[in-house]
Parts: sequence; C-alpha cells; structure tokens
Amino acid sequence: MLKVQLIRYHDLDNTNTRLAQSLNEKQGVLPPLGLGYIASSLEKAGFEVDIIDAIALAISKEEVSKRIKEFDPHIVGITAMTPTIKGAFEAAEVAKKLGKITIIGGVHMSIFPLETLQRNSVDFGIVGEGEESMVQFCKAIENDDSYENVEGLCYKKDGRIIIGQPKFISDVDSVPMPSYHLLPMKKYSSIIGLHPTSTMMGSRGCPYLCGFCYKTPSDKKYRTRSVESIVDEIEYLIKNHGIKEIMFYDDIMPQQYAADLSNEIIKRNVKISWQTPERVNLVNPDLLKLMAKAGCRILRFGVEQGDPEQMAFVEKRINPEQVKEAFREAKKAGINTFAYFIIGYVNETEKTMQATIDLAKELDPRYVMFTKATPLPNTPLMQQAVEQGLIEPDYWTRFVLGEKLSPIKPLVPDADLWVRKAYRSFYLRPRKIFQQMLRIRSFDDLKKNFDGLIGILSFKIREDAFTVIKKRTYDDRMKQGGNMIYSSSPLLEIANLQDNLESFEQDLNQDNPTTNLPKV
Ligand code: B12
Ligand code: SF4
Repeated sequence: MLKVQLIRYHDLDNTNTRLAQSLNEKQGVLPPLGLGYIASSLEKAGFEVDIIDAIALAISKEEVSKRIKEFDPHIVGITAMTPTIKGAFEAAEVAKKLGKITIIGGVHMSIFPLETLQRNSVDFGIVGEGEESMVQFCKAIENDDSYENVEGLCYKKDGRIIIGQPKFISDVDSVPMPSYHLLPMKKYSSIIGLHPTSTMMGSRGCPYLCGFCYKTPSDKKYRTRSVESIVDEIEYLIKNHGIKEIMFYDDIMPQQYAADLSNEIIKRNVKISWQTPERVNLVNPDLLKLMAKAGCRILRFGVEQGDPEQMAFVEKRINPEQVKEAFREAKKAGINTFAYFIIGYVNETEKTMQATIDLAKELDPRYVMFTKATPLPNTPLMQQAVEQGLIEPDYWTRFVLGEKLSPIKPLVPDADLWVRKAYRSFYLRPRKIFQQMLRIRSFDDLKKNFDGLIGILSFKIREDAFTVIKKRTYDDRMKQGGNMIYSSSPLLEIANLQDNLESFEQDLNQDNPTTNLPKV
C-alpha cells in the first residue's frame, strides 16, 4: 500500500509576519486543517497516512528526518504559505535526502508554482484545493500510471515546468472531516481559547475583496457545508478529543449560515464554546442573541482602520457606524469581541493611525490585534505599494527563490512605533487592566493574562518584518518567456470576483435574515 507522510514544518527565517514576535510566540499553535483534509481524503481512498506537525511537536530537523525514516513513506507532502516557504523547502530537502518523492501544496503554490518547482528538492506541486488532486496523483504513482492529467498538479518535464489548473471543490460536504486522529490534538491551544481548542472550517471562500487580502483560487465561490455535518464534527471533537472550544477558521459567516448553525447546535443540545471571524455588516441583534445562545463566545471582526476614508480605501465595504453598532450589539448579546486593525497602511498619516487607536478604545473589545501593514503577493495593497515606490517590485519572487534580502522600509514612517503605541494605549489603561484582573477565574486565566502582558511589554516587531512582491500575472511571466508551459491559466480575473461579490451582496439583501430567525 502506498504510504504518504504530510508535514507542517517550522517557519524558518519568516521575515514576513505581520505580528510582533513577542506576541506571535504567545498566541499558541492550532491544527493545520489543510493537511488534515488532505490526509482524510487519502485515508478514504485507502492510502496509509501520517502527519508530522513539527511546529506543534516542537521537533528538530533531525527528529523530522528520523520520523520520515521510521514511517518510510513513498511520498512526502508539505504545506506552505509564502511567508513560511523557507521552512517548507528545508522539509523537502530532508525528505529528498531520504529518497522520497516530494510535493508541496498550500496557498503559496497558487501564487508561485514556477519558482517553487525550480527547487531541486521539490518534485511536484499542487495548486488549489488539494484533496482530489492529491488522491489522483497518489493513485497514479501507486499504479505507475501517467500523472500528467491530474488536475492541479505541477510537475517538471523535459526541462520545463508544467502548471495545472487549480482544483475547486464545489460540494464541500463531499470531503471527509480532517484526520484529527493523526494530529497531536493535545498540543493545540490559543491564548484566547479554552483548552483544549480545535479549529474547524464550515465554509470555504470569501467573496469580499479587502485590499490586503490574497484571494485564493477557491475564494471564487463561497460554499458552506451542511450544518448537520458541522455539528457532527463538533460532537466528534468533544467526544474523542475533549475539545472545549472550536475556533472557526471560516473567512466569514453570513447570516443564514450562522443562524442555521446556531439552531442546529441548540437543537442537538451540544455544549460547546465557539468563536468565528465575522464581518460587521453580516450580523444583526437577533442573530447575535441566537449565536450567543448556541455558545458563541467570541466574534472576531476585521475593522482594520479608524478613519472612514481609509476604511474605504482598504476596500472593507463597511463604515465606522456599522462597526460601532455591531460591537455594541455583540456585547449586549453577551458575546466577547475581538477587533483586528492594520497600522501603517498605504496613504496613512499620524492622524489616521491615531484615529485607529481612538476607534479601538471606543469600541473597547475584549481582545485587539494591531498588525503592521504587510503587502502580500498578488494583493491590491502590494500593487499600491509598488506604484508608490515603497517596495521592490520583485521582492517576493526573490524571497521565494531563496535570495537573502534586506528588510524593506515600512510603508509609513514609524509604523512599528505606532503599533507598539496602539497596544500599550489600548491594554495598559487602568480600566482595561482592572477588567482583565476581574476576569481571572483560574490559574490558566492568570497565565494567559500574564503571557499577554509580557508580550505587550516586550513588544518588538522584527526589523525585517516587511517584504513584498510586484503584482505579477501568469501572463506577464509567459511574456517573459519563462521555461514553463501552462496547461491552463489559474489566474483569477478581478472583474469576475467583483461580479461574484455583487451577486453575493444582492442575495444577502434579498433574504431578510431576521425574518428567518426563530425568536429567542
Ligand atoms: C487559519 C489561517 C491562519 C492560522 C493558521 C494557519 C494554519 N496553518 O493552520 C494562523 C492564524 C496561525 C495564520 C497565520 C498566518 N497567516 Co494565515 N490564514 C489562515 C486562513 C484564514 C485559513 C487557512 C486554512 O486553514 N484554510 C483551510 C484549509 C482547508 O485550506 P488550506 O490550508 O489552504 O489547504 C488547502 C490547499 O491549500 C491545499 N493544501 C494545503 N496544504 C497542502 C499540502 C499538500 C501536500 C497538498 C497536496 C495540498 C495542500 O489543500 C488544502 C485542502 O483543500 C487563510 C485564508 C484562507 N481562507 O485560506 C490565511 C492565509 C493562509 N494566511 C496568510 C498569511 C499571510 C498568514 C501570516 C503570514 C500572517 C501574518 N501574521 O503575517 C501568518 C503566518 C503564520 C506563520 N506561521 O508565520 C495568507 C497566505 C498568503 C500567502 N501568500 O501564502 C492567507 C491566504 C490569508 C490571505 N488571504 O491573505 N493563518
Ligand atoms: S472579509 Fe476581507 S479580509 Fe476577510 S477573508 Fe474576505 S476579503 Fe479577506
């Protein structure tokens, strides 16, 4: 039987994190859901699978090598985001030295397939949602068949690199739940979650187009799982892993889905705390009460900026009034709020950064995160930063190709200092400190508060925290005559995404979600 080992490796030389190191270290580690999904599809297809989560297990390169030798897989699959690619390359080198077939998947692959496959240690890549592609690929290897028609597969042939069309899974219920039994579930925790915590995904995709956010190929269509299967998975996690809190990693939770999910949890009397990212324009008072009744403990809202014009510039499609109302109503419903802000975005001034700090204090959420603006590849923010000459256009390409790069300058002078100022002025207010102290109920609470405080006091953003790339299209690369063939163009057309978003919002406006909600 063909054996596959999947790896999440350490973040080596991750110069691109937007979060201060001191806070990053304290936040806890959560399960790599992408690998969990790849593993479950492989297991369902009859392959023998193992997962090494090197971050959660905190194991060395040598230990990873030892585990690969012990399991002795035919194929080693590694997950990567662009900022974490260097670690993925090291894992591929370790596996290659042991004579394994290596394959990389994850969001990064959809942006840099060509650069990634230029590495000798990387044999294959998969772009897009990898479950079906990986199963097809493993079957081809097992049966010694041609893999050239496997959708989403990237491979090398006659000195050229062939890039497949990203696979998109339209029926997300067809995918089995992640192979949690292969993950070190006891090792996962979050500074804001009850222990033990797990993550889950009830939907895929996000039709919104916020300027700093990379749109994955699978974002093109928003898809939800049936709420029955989501609640089955919650019950499985409680029963088999003693999970006390679920952190949904969905990008958004539209009204009807949030209401259906809450009703299912209530109907089945499942006792679980949960939290989810949400948009302020997708909640209303009745829905919030229902979510609270179903165990929703924290709503994580992306607010991003305090100044209304900047909020519009970031393309959030929300305004400060909506933000204030959502926070007010969530608190009234008894749900804690978590606000995310970006500091030092393109066009920011001291006035707009101060407006962000002021809004944070006015909203007074339970938790807050201020991150320094980092232009990620293939995002509008990246394009704007390049246009304004703030960053090197080919920075990320060179980063992925392994060049040692100097840190790039912040998009706004003193952005680091402003982030530190934001944290301190938010958390170190006497009222906030007092509120935090009142909430300490256990040793675990005390430790989390202490860790958070240390994170803020020892706050330092790495100087090399900004990196960038020019917004390049696959067509640009074609023009440059890269030695590759595209079996199709995986690039998402922005115009299509805009259409998707408009029809999504029309649908939202048509159903008046409050009329579908039961009285609570
Ligand atoms: C949850 C999440 C996190 C979590 C945990 C990440 C994790 N590994 O579990 C946390 C909060 C830690 C995190 C941190 C960061 N994140 Co994040 N995160 C996400 C988020 C919202 C969901 C990821 C997820 O679980 N998806 C669900 C699973 C099912 O999808 P998936 O992981 O992509 O896996 C599928 C495919 O990619 C593929 N696949 C994945 N791995 C493999 C491996 C193989 C072998 C194969 C064949 C296929 C395959 O198949 C999977 C199943 O379909 C995404 C946005 C998104 N919607 O994807 C951003 C996202 C991945 N994050 C992003 C970024 C930038 C970061 C940070 C760098 C931000 C920062 N702080 O600066 C950090 C980096 C962390 C670090 N280690 O340094 C970017 C990545 C962009 C890029 N170019 O790579 C994204 C896309 C957000 C965005 N839209 O901009 N993140
Ligand atoms: S709401 Fe905005 S930030 Fe959140 S996933 Fe969608 S596009 Fe990205």
